[in-house]
Formats: sequence, C-alpha cells, structure tokens
Amino acid sequence: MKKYKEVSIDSTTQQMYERAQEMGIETVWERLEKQQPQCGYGLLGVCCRNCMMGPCRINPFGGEPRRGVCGADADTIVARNLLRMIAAGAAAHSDHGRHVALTLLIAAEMAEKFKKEGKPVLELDNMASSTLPYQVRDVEKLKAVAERLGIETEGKTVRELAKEVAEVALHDFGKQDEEALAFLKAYLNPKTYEIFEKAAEKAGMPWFENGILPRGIDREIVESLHRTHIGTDHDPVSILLHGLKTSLGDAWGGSLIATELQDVLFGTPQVIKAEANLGVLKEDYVNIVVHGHEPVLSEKIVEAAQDPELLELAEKLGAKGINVVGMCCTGLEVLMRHGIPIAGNFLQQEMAIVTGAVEAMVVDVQCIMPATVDVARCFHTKIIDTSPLATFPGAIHIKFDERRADEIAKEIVKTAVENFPNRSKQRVEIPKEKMAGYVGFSVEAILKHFGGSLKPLEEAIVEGKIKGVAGLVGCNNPKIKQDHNHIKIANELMKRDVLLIGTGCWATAAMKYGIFLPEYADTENVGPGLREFAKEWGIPPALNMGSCVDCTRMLVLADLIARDLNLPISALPVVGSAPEAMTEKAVSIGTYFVASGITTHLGIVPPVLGGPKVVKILTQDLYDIVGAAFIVEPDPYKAAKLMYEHIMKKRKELGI
Ligand code: BF8
Repeated sequence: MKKYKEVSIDSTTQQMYERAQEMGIETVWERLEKQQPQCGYGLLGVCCRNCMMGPCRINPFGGEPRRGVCGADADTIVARNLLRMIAAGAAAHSDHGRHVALTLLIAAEMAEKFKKEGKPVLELDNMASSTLPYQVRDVEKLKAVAERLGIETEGKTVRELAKEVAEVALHDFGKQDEEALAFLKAYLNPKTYEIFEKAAEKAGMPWFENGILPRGIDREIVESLHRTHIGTDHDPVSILLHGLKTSLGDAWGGSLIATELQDVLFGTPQVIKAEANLGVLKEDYVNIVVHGHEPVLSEKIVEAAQDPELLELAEKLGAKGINVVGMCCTGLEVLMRHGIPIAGNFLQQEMAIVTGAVEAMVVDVQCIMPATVDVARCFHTKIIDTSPLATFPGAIHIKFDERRADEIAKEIVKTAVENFPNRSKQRVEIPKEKMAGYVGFSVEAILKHFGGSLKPLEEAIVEGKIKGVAGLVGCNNPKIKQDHNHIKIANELMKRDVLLIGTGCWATAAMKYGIFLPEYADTENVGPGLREFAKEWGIPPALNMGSCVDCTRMLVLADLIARDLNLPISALPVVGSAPEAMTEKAVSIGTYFVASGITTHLGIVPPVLGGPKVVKILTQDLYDIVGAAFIVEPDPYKAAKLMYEHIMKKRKELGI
C-alpha cells in the first residue's frame, strides 16, 4: 500500500486516500499496484493482437522473434497500435461533437414542429422558447460560425441558421468526397492549410491525395481501422501520416464542432470567478456530482437543481438545498459557463465518493472509472449512468433523451434528493480545502479582454515581455503523483515568462493551486515579464480555456495569432504539453497539436519505444513534414527546459 503523500500533492486527495485505506476501500492506486509488473511488450508497443494468428510480440532487444506471424516487424506493429489509439481518441471526441450537432438539429426541428402546431412563433424562430429542451443561447456565435462556413445569414431566423449549421457539421462526419472538412476550411489559416496539403509529399508519399487534410471525420477513423487490419498498411510512415490526418479530423472537425456548437447552445464562456477541489462539497446539502464530458446532460442537471419543487423536496428531507458540482470535463463545461464549482480532476472521482457526502454521481461518457460503482457501494452514493452508449454494471440507468431532457434531468435530480435521508452523517468527512480562480477564457472572452484584438498579446510576445505561449492539457495518471508534473511544469514555464493556456484535468489542477488567480502573478513562480503583462491586463498568468474538446479554443487562438502575423502556426513560439497524459484522447490531442504545427511534450512515455523508426519519425522527422514534433520527457524540470528551448528557437527563427 502506498503512503498518502505518495499518491498526490493535493491534500484533499491525500486525506480521502488515507480514509479509503482505513475503510478498506480499494482505489485506483491499489489497482495499479496489483498490475505490477506491467507487461514490457505492451509498454513498448510491440505486442500485436490484430488477428487470431497472434497475439504476437517482437523481441525488443533485437533477437528472435523479430517478426509477427504475418511478417510485421516492430515498427509496423508499434505504428499500427499507435494509429488505433489515435483513432479511438478521435472517435471519442468526435462522437461527442456529433451528439452536440444532433442536439442542435433536434432543437431546431422541434422549434419548427411546435411552430406548425401554433405555439408562439417569434420565440420559436429565435429558438428562445422555454418549451424547447435546448435553446440557442448565443445567437451572435451562431451567426459567426455560420458566416465562417459561408452560410448566408441575411434574412434568416435563428432556427433556420441553427438547422443549416447543424447540417453542415453533420455532413463533415459522413461526407465521401476528397475535399477537406468544411469546418477545417472555415477556421484554418491558408499557410497552415498548405502545410497539411503538402505534408505527405514531403514524407515521400505523394499518393496521399490532399496530403493530411481530413476528408470526413468518420471516414478517417474507419480508414484507421482498415489500414491496421492484418495484411493492409505496413509502412510506419504512411500509417503515421494517416494518424496525423485522423487526429486533424478530431481537431478541426469533431472537437471543434463540439466546442463551437456547445457555445451556440449553452453560451460562450466569459470570465467568471469560481471554486475548485473537494471542499466545494457541502455538508448540509444534497450533493450531486456531474462527471463525464457532455454538457448536453450537465447543463440540464444544473437547471433541474434549481427547480422549486425539487428544492422544496430537498428541504423537506432535511437538506439546506441542492449543490451541483463538477468532475472532469463536464465539470469544466459548467464551470466555464456558469461558475459551477468543480470538485476535482480524474484521480479524484473515487475520492469524492469517499467523503460519504455525495448523494449521486451522474455520469455520461469518457474517463469515468467503472470502479466508482464499487466505491459507491461502501456508501449511500448512487451512480446514475445516462448515456445509451455507456452502461455501468451496478449503476442506476436513467438513459438520457434530448427530446425529453427536462423531464429526465428532473428525474435524475429527484433520485439524488430522495437519497439524502440515506446518508449516514457520522460517515461524512469533507476536506475543507478549496481554491478560487478565474475561468471562462474562451477565445471570444480573451479578445474582449484585450479590447477586440490579440495585438496586446502579440506585441508582448514580440517585445519579449512574454517569451511565448504554452498550451497545457490532459489527464491525471496514477503512475505520476497526482498534479505534481502539472504544477511543476506550469511553474517552471511561468518563471521563464511563458504565458499558459490550458484545458482538461490540467486546468482543474492549476485552479486547485491558485494559478488562476491574478495574484498568483506576484509569486516567485512567475517571471517579471509575464507578471507585468498579467498585472497590466488584470489576468492570471495562466488562462483556463475549458474542457478537453476545448483544446480547439487553443488551436483557434494560435491560428488567429498566425493569421495576424501572416505565418503558419508552426512558426509561432508556442508549445504544448500533456504532463500526466493517460487517455487515447490525449494521444489524439497530442498528435493534432503536432500536426497543426505545435511541438508537444508528453510526460508519460507512450507505448512506442519498441519501434525505433516510429520514434524517429515522431520526435525528429515530423519537424520537416509539419514543422513540429513530439518531446518525450518524464522529468518535469527537464521537460519545461526543453519546451522553453523550443520557444526560444522559434523566436530566433522569427528574429525576435
Ligand atoms: O477529456 S484530461 S482524464 S477528463 S481525457 Fe479525461 Fe484526460 Fe481528464 Fe476530460 Ni481529457
């Protein structure tokens, strides 16, 4: 068993981990320990299970077996495995994006139907009617997205525009022509576009029509599975090129659609103050944790928790009210838009239940451990699964249907409220610690803050007040002490006057340690130039840009700077990092950052070391192909130094 200080630098996790140990509750850290030693072939990526002649594995030390039964060598196997990881990550993000586009379409179609039935026309045309399960909360953004896509906006109702935008988005998933995605064409600056177009030719594969420009979001994912089927693609270069293409379908397609249309439906985030960490759970309240990724659900739970009848019921049952808090990315969605407090990041999902104060953990998709059900059994907590595509044995199933969103959300909240009397007060222990921070830095909010353009930021970079920008993303991974690398890398970069932007579990980590407070700029962890800039503009030295699908906000921001300077993204002094990467989604994000021209650091070594050619392509050759590559470095201090050196190299190339 680990000591509590070994698992996390977060004192709330430490407390709850110790509590779990005392109670004999198994957590992620014990399960990791039981997996030791983990399979060396798997860690190196040289195990192939793609057909039933296998499983095959390659001797990583150069002896026999050098090839699988079909003849595939280590590099082919490693590249194929990596492509499958990218495809799964891109699929998860993109299916989320599809769900949002379908929700917008459903809402627009319901507005049309209600209008025909004689309900108030104006409200329905504006999609502002409370009879609709989902409304258009940001009409300006809808128009902006439509204009980018080349859709005529003049004389059209909100309802008509919403329908057209949703249809273009959905077309990007299933289209069969060779053209690049409509969303990619609408958002990407021509200089970066050209790099995508020519990438395959540069890599010696001119038969890749249109280079690595993704054609259809689903198509690239399907083709990934096809290419990696036994007896299909065996060249690590073409396999990896397709990996870049698939990840770009995620970046400039699936994830971008998710972010943009979520803003349309639920509002574009604006700067707001909120709180983070397990201390946001409240002792006398019904606590509902929304966990997963899709705000299509969590937005409705937040709304339902304000329902007077449910609040009355909660009071009747002895609670002071209903406290909705977030976990993981769906938590970040409602944090960014409404300031709903966030209870924690990935490694705190079990810890939240161990407080004994959670009536319901309402989950949808991605990054939800099935173990939450086992931990919940030790308390009164109910795990409620809601997505038809994610069922948890032992959970309560209340499957969500967008058409009946309000009704179902109320049923979920009622289930949580009715569970309050089952709470054992003696078994409640909520850590006190929580931290405030400013969130909501969408691209629109950043532009607004800087007076309508990115000029102040660009000038600070050119002057050298800010050396560059780092996009920090990604998960927790129990192989790393929770949040340790997130915070170390952040501080080491800020000390060197690098402005941070970030998303996902990194953002929650940063918030928990006060990095999203403007006063953090006064600490010794922030260099003088960044401090001056942050103070001048009244911002924290690091900006929370949202959930993992919102990594696209970072791309759009980088693209805007690149446009202003008439450069491709790869010429900018920017870097990415996933200090504690864990998921296949993180692999897709890392790949699309690199493919888009942002050199990216990984703090966890991905399963590729068994393929020397693959390693060379990923860490060196990609510089010539897309102008960026991967840096792999588990030590956070060395990693920050390497990232800074990359920024300085880019500055030198630009002559600044
Ligand atoms: O999408 S950062 S552990 S919660 S994958 Fe998951 Fe990683 Fe957290 Fe959200 Ni992103």
